[in-house]
Amino acid sequence: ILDSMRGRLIAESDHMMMGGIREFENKFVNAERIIIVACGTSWHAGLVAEYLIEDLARIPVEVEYASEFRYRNPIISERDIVIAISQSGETADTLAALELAKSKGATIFGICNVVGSSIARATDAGAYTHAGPEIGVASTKAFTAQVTVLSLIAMILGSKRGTLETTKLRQLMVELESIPAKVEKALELNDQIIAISEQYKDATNCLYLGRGYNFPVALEGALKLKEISYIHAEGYPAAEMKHGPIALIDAQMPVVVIATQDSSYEKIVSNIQEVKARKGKIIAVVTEGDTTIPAMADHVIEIPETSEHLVPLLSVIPLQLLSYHIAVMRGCNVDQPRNLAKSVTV
Ligand code: F1P
Repeated sequence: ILDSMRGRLIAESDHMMMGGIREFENKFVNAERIIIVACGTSWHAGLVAEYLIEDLARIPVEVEYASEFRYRNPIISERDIVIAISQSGETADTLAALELAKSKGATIFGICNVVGSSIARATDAGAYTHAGPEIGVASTKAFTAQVTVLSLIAMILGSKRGTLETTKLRQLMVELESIPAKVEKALELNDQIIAISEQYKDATNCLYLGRGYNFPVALEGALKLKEISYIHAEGYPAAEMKHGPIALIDAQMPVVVIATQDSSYEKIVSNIQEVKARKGKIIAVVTEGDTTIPAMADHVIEIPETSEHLVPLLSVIPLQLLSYHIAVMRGCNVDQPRNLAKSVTV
């Protein structure tokens, strides 16, 4: 299993300046710390990786906005591994952040979509996601591809470091193989999501809540809605809601809650109750077959069951569809949103 996983990463990385990971494998496995630098959607993929790598491989991970990291005199050593994630491979802040880390002796691993891009060329090793071309400005399938590569990395590291048991590794691999079929199934939610979009297309604000692996998905859902429909949206860890955003909730506020059946399930059920007590409208993304949350939510979107480690690959899909349909209904150009560029090169 491990060989096939490593084979995939090497196969994906052997073109155009991103050397295979083999020669850096020991450094990676023995890393004292992994720093992830990225912007926007790629930063959200990095946040998923923090949960994955810390849980499965027990290596401390820091996820940094490249635009802050590059200017704040960060502490970096040659024992650090820096992972730069970028769809375009041209984002100026991400490139500058990795160059800074490289100048301090860190080993740089890249995850890029565009072969031969500036970021890919500046790395020591890496993997191409080949999720393209992304026609629209807003990243969608790039996110899924980045999270898939990062899941494989976490599994390889966990297995090599002895922190991920073989049985668990095997279960995760089998589950990963089933993800494409489950993605197809999630896409069948389209008509249901069109109906929900119709009801919320005139919203002026929207809150997205998630816990654990679904917290970065909440951030990503909110970003997609902002980017393409121009509705103000905020993503929050669900438990942070009571530290501020709860003040915004009233009968006009749609609250998208990603509440799949995982280790945070009981907690998120109580977060939903808190929103309902303030008359907020709940759009819940749940695991197929759930009966508790559907009894409380205004709208329920069921996605196939999977391991919580892989759930972002599925739970992000209804949120992307929701943003897409709302944007189309509002007459927005979903491929070329105003003020946004595909590659932020300055
Ligand atoms: C980062 C990013 C995208 C976003 C938009 C602007 O790009 O913030 O996530 O959707 O396209 O750029 P990249 O470094 O992943 O290419």
